Amino acid sequence: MRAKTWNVGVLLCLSFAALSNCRSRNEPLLSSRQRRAATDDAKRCSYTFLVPQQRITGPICASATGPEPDKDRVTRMDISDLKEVLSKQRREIEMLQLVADVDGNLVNEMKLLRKESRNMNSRVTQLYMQLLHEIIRKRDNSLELVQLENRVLNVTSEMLRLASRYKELEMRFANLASTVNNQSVLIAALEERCMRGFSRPDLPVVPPLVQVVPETIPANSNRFTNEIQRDHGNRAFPRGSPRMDTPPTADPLGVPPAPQGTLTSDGPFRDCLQVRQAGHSTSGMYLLKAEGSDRLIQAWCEHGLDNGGWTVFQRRKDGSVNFFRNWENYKKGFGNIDGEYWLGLDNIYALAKQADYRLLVEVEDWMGKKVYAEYSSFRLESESEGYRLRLGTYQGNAGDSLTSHNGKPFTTLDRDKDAFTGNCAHFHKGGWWYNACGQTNLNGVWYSGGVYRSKFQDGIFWADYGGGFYSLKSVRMMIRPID
Ligand SMILES: [Ca+2]
Repeated sequence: MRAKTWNVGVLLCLSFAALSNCRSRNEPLLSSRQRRAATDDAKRCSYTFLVPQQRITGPICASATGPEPDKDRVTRMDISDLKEVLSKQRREIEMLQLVADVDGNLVNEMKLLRKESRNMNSRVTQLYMQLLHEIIRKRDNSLELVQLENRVLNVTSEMLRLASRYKELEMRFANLASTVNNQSVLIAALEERCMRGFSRPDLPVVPPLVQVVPETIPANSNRFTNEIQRDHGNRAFPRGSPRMDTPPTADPLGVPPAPQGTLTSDGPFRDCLQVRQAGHSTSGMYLLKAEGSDRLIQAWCEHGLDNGGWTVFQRRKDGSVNFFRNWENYKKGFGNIDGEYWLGLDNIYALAKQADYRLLVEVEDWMGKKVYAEYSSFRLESESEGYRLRLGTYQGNAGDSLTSHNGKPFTTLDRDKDAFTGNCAHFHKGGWWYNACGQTNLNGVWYSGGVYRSKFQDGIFWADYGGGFYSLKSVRMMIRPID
């Protein structure tokens, strides 16, 4: 339809152009009909117009009197009609063009809309897929959560079952340990009776064993061991054989060589409380000198316990030092200040007589639990009195195992001052303020693991905490002036 319209338009334009040319050339003819016939030009200006649906209502030649009307002659009316038709058609064409333009724009818009719609569709599809994926994932997660919850429940019930089983085992172990303790006592009694039955006076008399069996033995003491403490050379020494090592405090001042950089340059102080009051708050080795004594003493000051100021005179912690020693060793002191050591009876005596001191005994079992026994006063008598122990009243949570040793002189293998017929230091393998022989010895053999098997109660024991056959992991004895 549009193509046809254009064809008609082009044809009309061409015709109009030709007509214009003709008119411009034939203008003189139209103004003077007399000269028209005489000129040859008139003959040349003869055209045929093909105009669709052209309505010719009247004759083209108006004059009937003039020369014979020429059928091919064009009148002004024709031209004006033609012009009118042309302009009308032009308007129509313009209208059609406008419509066509509008249609084109609409088509473009439609195309854009279709494209957009396709995009939207694909986006919606994509979102839908994402949503599906998310839903599936959430369902999986919730399933997983339920599974985890079930597992947690299972593990918890298993844990509870194990805990009750553990408690049961612990009780059984405590019973067994008590039985072992009692049997050891019984065996010792039977042995003694047996020896008496043979009536051989050359056999040594065994001291009575501690009968105290505490209600609760520290747990985790599930190893029976006869591991003997190590000495400096890492050599185990046969049980019962005395060791007479040269003490490390053999120099005239009684000061063993100190490790480099561990001792403050200040001092000497009268005791560790004075060290603390001088502003030293770090536990470690310090140089002391008791009043009225010209002997310098190295000692460990404990400042991390009960406001500090404690002078440690005995410490066991790893079995690195042999405590089965003679009188002279116990008098002067031995061991390593930053490890296991004995400060020396002379030094303890000199320090403790400066003022009123109290004693703190710290005891640690193999579970790492620490308990304490504190005595309201502490001092030693002089060497001529056998460094007799003088204690005040007990308080604490370790049980009072030391009061039975109160007022007793110190006994070593080579100086027997105990109340027993034999030598308690021989059976308990360390110097101590023995009675006959007593409820505690913190200078015995360091056994690892807790409960130990031995013919004698020769471990580091505190009868009210663990019994006579429970060797403690670590112990400390320390003094501080009474506030
Ligand atoms: Ca004796």
